[in-house]
Amino acid sequence: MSVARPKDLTVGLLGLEVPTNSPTIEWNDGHKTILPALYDSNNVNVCHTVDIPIIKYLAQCPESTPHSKHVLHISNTDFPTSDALDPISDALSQNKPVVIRGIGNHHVGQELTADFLDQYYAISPHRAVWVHDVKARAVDHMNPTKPAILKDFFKAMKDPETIQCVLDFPLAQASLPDALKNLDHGLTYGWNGTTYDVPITSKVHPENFSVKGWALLHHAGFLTYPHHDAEGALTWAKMEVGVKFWVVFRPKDRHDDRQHLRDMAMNLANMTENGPWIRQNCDAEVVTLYPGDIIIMPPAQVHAVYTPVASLATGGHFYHYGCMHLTEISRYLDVSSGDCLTNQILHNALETLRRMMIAMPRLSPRIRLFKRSILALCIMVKNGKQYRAKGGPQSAVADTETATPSLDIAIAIASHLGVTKRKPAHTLLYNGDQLDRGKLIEREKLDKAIEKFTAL
Ligand SMILES: O=C(O)CCC(=O)C(=O)O
Ligand SMILES: [Fe+2]
Repeated sequence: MSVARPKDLTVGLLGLEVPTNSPTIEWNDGHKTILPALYDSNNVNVCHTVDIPIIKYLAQCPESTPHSKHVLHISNTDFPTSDALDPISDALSQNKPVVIRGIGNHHVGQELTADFLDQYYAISPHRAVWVHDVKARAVDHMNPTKPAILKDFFKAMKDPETIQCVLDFPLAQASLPDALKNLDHGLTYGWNGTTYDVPITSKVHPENFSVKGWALLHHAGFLTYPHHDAEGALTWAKMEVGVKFWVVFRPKDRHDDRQHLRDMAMNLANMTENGPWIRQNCDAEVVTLYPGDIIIMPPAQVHAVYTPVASLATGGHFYHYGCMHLTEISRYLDVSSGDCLTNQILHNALETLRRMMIAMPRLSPRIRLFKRSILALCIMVKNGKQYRAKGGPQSAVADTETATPSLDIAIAIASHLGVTKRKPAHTLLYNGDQLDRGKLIEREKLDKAIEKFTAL
């Protein structure tokens, strides 16, 4: 659907949702937006030192277009079709975010109100939520949240003196659009495909399922700082109402240097101190998301998000066999510095990853597997405890009924892929291009090597 989209996104905000004298900025793709403005008692804008310089940096980054070599763009004319799953999987496994434009029915021109949320998303105006508050973040960036009732969050939306958002907003019924839902290999194969071989007997952390669907609710002018999402998951996000500038970063080079990838995540997480390093070592593209647009990010994708108008998005996390090498990198970052690199701590990965390993002997022949990706899955299963995110609880890596069967299969697969005592898996994995999925695995040979695990 082509809708005429105004480039001026400041209209209707000044004096109503944000201060009349809010500064504005022009983005590289021609959009004009407000910059956040919250004045303290000395009439100083508290967003002046951190938020505004970061937004200025983002605004001059190139727009991501269908010609991008680093982001796959698909339009609604190619969609919906289940054929799109293969190119999408292919792009994600090669570390490319995917943007799909114009999906499904969406609420064009809809005003965001508590009533609207109640009517269309079954979100009660009386729900209690943790609100991220920009003024609180400016005072103490380690403590940006406070509790609120949703109704009051909406009242504050019309208060030019507050900028807030709700990030961890459970919406378990939200899901990937129908044509994309089978991208979630953790559920489709890992959980669905293994209950015969390994019935679920232990208390599984509910996050294994609850992270599948959530919402993001924003006032105009909220900046989410650069970060990657937790626990090695892929993330999808769909714009429901409003607009977002979703900025994806990538290293210019040195893809074979794990320390460099870590430095990149660390330096981006503290962007205002590291401008020159970032300019020298990172490239970025800005994806502008309108209602009906979806972005899907591979694991470990560092991103920053600016929301210039009041907005609602839905989203979720999932795992994919083609992206396990990126899941491994992401979790390696979480182990060393998880508490400062992600905006959310999760504890669910290991159980899903073990089940994805247990599913492999019976895996659909349609699923293309790649050597570095599957080696990474083997390592994460074998060394489960080493991937506990910094600050995460012991229970996140506890041994359950999946520990032994997944380990047995991981050993058999690793050996099939050339792992020996003198050539351990990490030697194979930690060398070479860390973002490369590796060669296509010949499924028939692999299936033969793990056939013994298919007895009934
Ligand atoms: O919308 C935002 O402000 C942040 C969203 C985000 O980082 C995510 O969904 O991973
Ligand atoms: Fe994120």
